[in-house]
Amino acid sequence: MLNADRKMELDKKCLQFRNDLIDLLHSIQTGHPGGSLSCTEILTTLYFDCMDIDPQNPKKEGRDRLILSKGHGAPMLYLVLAELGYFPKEDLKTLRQTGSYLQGHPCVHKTPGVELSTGPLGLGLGAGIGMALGERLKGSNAYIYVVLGDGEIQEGAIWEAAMAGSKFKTTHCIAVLDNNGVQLDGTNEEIMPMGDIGAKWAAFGWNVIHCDGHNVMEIKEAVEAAKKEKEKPSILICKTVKGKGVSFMEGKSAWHGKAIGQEEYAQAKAELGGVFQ
Ligand SMILES: Cc1ncc(C[n+]2csc(CCOP(=O)(O)OP(=O)(O)O)c2C)c(N)n1
Ligand SMILES: [Mg+2]
Repeated sequence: MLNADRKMELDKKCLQFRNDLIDLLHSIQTGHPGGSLSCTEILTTLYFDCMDIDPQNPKKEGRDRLILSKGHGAPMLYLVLAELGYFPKEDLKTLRQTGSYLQGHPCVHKTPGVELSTGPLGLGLGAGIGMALGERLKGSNAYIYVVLGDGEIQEGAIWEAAMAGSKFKTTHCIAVLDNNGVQLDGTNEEIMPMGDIGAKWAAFGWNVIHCDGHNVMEIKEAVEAAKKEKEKPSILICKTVKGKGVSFMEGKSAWHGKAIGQEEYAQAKAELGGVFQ
């Protein structure tokens, strides 16, 4: 449970991250705004209020880990990691530049705090389940959080991993679905209708928990509920809005990956308050 002060603190961080994201992606004229804005509260709540990590010792034994399986959300991940102190905020401006350790998709070998290289969709859940099994063998109590996109879960490898998680009862690998209903060039409904996503995961033997993916309180409670489940692996189905916070981006696949123009930048900043610039 989060108290009201903590909720306000996290909400404030999310607003700051949204502002910084728009500044950053506008400045480099590339990157993925839509899927970064939809996972803002998810990443913020997990990193700042759920995970046992030490940014000064990123490879600490027994640490919790987060895999951003929808790797194109990297800009929001980097903003959060920099705020936590994994690397200097100053370096954020090198995002997507040749030679930078902050590439368009996360790289485990280059970037402190990144636990798995992602970008090709569909791979994070299998890796997360493997990490959870490894930690179990070591007798560690660590949790692995795998953040998935709802277009991403159309990949077959996700469902192979889902079967394995259920068979091996990997309760310490918690899947977190950014359920924004939109993918690269259309809605899930247009590209590949998903039907009842919760029923599908339940049929694969998972404990399904629904929450509002823009409500830090609900996300925190969903994580606590997942940790209480001792038999089945859990998935948090977080209802989100792609492009959340910027009206003309909300729910629009066009803003999956698109450069932000000057007028769009001004409007986005006005809507976000622009106060923290
Ligand atoms: C295997 C694979 N196929 C296709 C792509 C190209 N691609 C990148 S993001 C994306 C859409 C993902 O949609 P979703 O998982 O819903 O992400 P979000 O809405 O959270 O941005 C696609 C098709 C990819 N990165 N990897
Ligand atoms: Mg999506």
